[in-house]
Order: sequence, then C-alpha cells, then structure tokens
Amino acid sequence: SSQVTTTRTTTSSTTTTRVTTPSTTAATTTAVTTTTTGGGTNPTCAAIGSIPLVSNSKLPDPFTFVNGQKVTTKDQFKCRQAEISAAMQQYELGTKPGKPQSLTASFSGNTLTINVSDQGKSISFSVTITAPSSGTRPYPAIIGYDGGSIPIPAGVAKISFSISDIAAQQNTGSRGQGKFYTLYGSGHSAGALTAWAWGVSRIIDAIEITPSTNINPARIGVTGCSRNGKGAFVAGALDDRVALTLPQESGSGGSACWRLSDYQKSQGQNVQTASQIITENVWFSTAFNANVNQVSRLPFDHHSLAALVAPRGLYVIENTQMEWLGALSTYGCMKAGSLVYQALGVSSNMGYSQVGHGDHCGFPAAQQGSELNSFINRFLLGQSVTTNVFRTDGNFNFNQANWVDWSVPTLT
Ligand code: MCU
Repeated sequence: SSQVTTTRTTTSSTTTTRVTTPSTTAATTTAVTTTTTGGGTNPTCAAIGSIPLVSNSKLPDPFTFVNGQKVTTKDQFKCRQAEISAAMQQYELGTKPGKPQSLTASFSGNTLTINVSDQGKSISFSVTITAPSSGTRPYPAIIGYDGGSIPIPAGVAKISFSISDIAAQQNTGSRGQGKFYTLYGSGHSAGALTAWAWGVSRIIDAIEITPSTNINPARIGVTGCSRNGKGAFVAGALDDRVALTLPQESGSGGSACWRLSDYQKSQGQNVQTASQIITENVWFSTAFNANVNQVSRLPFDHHSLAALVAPRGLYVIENTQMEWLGALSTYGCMKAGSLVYQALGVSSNMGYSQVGHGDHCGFPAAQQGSELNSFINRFLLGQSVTTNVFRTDGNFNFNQANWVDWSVPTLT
C-alpha cells in the first residue's frame, strides 16, 4: 500500500487524496516523518498517496495542495508541508523511516551510544558530545556532520556525528553501505542525505531519554558544509524538533534549486546540475535518476526544503566565489523559500548570506557576529536578538517573476 501514516493523521475517516502515478515512475511508499513537537496545533491532514509529476518550468507553488486546494491557514500549511515532504521523499530523497520499534541510549564520558532495533534488525552508533565551558544546563547543542565547519559560540555544546558510519558517501559505489542499510536493507530507497537525517532524528530521540547528557532536546541545531551541508538541510527539513538549521555552502542538492542550476548551466556557467550530481555520489534515492534530465517534472524544488524547515530557524550560508555551487541558483532558490517564512509572518526566522571567499568551507568572520551568532543566540540560547539577514555580494540579477508565478498569501 502507498497509504501514508503521518503523526497528523489521526482518524481513518479522512479523505485519501490518491492520484495515479505516471507510468514512467515506480510507485514508492512514502512515509512522512515530520513531528509536531514544536508546539502549536496538530491538525488532522488528509492521507497522502503517491504524488504525480508535473510539467512546470517555474518553482512549484508551496501554497497549493496537489488536489488544487489553496493553503490559507497556518494549520493547512502544516498539512501541505507533509505533502511536500512526501513528494520530496518519493522523487528525490527516498523514504525516511519513522520512529524505530526500540531505541535505548547510554552516556559515558563524552560518548552517547544509541542502540536501535526495528523489524528484527539492530544497530548501534555513537556521537561525541563536547559540553561548553560556560553556560546553563541543559545546554543547547549543534550537531555537526563530521564535526561541522562553523565556529560554535560559548554556551553551546557540540555534537560530532560521523555520518559515514550511517551511510557511506565515497562515490556511486557507496549505495546501500552503512548502518542505516544494515538496519533497513541495502536496497532501501533512502539516499545518504535521508539516512543521515534519520540518524539525526535518532540522536534527538536519544537525548530526549538521556538527561545525563545535559543537552536540551528542544534547542538543537544541525550543521554541515558542502555535501554535508546538503545533509544538514535535509535533516532540518525532515524533523521539526531541529530548532536551527545551518547549511553551509551546500550548493546543488542543498540550497540551490535544480531548475535554476539547469538555467545557469544553459547560460554556460560551470554549475552542478541534477544530471551531473547523480553520477558523483549516492546522496539521493535512485528514484531521482528518472527525472534528472527533466527537472521541470518535479512537483517541488529546493525552495521546498526551506518550506519544510519553516517556521523554525534557518540560516543559509553560501559562497559566491564557488561557481559550482550556483550563486544565482542558491540565492534565487532561497529567495523563493523565504516567501514561505513571509507568508507565516516570520520573515526574520530565515536568513541567507552569500559571501565570496576562496576557501570552500572556511567560515568568513563577516558572517559571524550579527549573522551566525545572532541566529544561534536567538534560536538556541533563547535571546531576543535581531536576525534580519538576506544578502549577497554576488554580481547577478535574480528575476523573481521569471521563476515564481504564485502569490504569497498571509496565512491566518
Ligand atoms: C558542494 O558540495 C559538494 C559538491 O556537490 C560536489 O560536486 C563536490 O564534489 O564536492 C562538494 C563537497 O562536498 O566539497 C567538500
């Protein structure tokens, strides 16, 4: 069955919005694993079936359901987020499994060990927690993919997550390798980004049941750079317990939009595209392969990642000097994503900062004080500081009207 169970579907009498999958696409079972622990109301959403492809050269409308219904309220948008998540899992990311049948954790020294069992298989993995030298317990924390590449300010713990242990990313031969696949099978649809996101969710589960870590599970950030930035963005998009998402120089597959990157490529720029990226590594589901040469068929793009993180904290770090990342693509994509924050009345919860520098994954001081630190102070340390950041030092012109053909509602 391709029927989806979401934490928001609480009755069996809801209308199933089932659509026929085009014959060129294998139907996949999509599981929406976003949770609603962030507070607010928990609306009942219609069950989500297989989502059809589209033909749309513009960035798809975040405010219209697959069945054509317009999103007018914040509660409806939560249901639309579940649908967007399902679409991204179906066509690009692969399925993120929900909570496993059993999860236990132990904390000793700096090491948090997480034991997971599901459907008869078990794995164990661990992360390293470095407590801050000052601050108030329980501490906020930033999960850094392979440590991450941003300066962690005082008062914030650092959680180092060795992502290759969960899903390998050497090259295209890494498909199905890592503990995620030991648990769920080497043929599981999830690409590495989704497998790592699953790992982040299990780290948060473990922190929730292990008070001796002294980490506050309601104040967790996730970061990574480049390929790991793509991963950090997806982790924030697929678990709404992540309070602050900090993707750094994630480029194509992260903060760039597939449609915009194809456009840049068509203009002669050396920008990574969907059709190229699948030849390099196993970041995405094999389900993505079918549409990499016709990304206009995707019923989402990567502004949809920002739409899934909303209204939570999101600070996107980019670099104009790295042509491969797609400077116009990441800027325009995140501009479109920011329209979701605008609709929710929380524009300042999302920041975008694009500064040119030659060291990929180096962190420029210019992006630290009033930008990165302000986002951390506000969303992890709970301070009331200003986070109004949307800037580029790039020399390009993003013409929004060419890419966004929908209007931005004020959601009530
Ligand atoms: C920007 O992220 C990737 C990029 O997608 C790859 O094409 C390139 O090989 O590696 C980048 C990266 O992860 O650099 C550390």
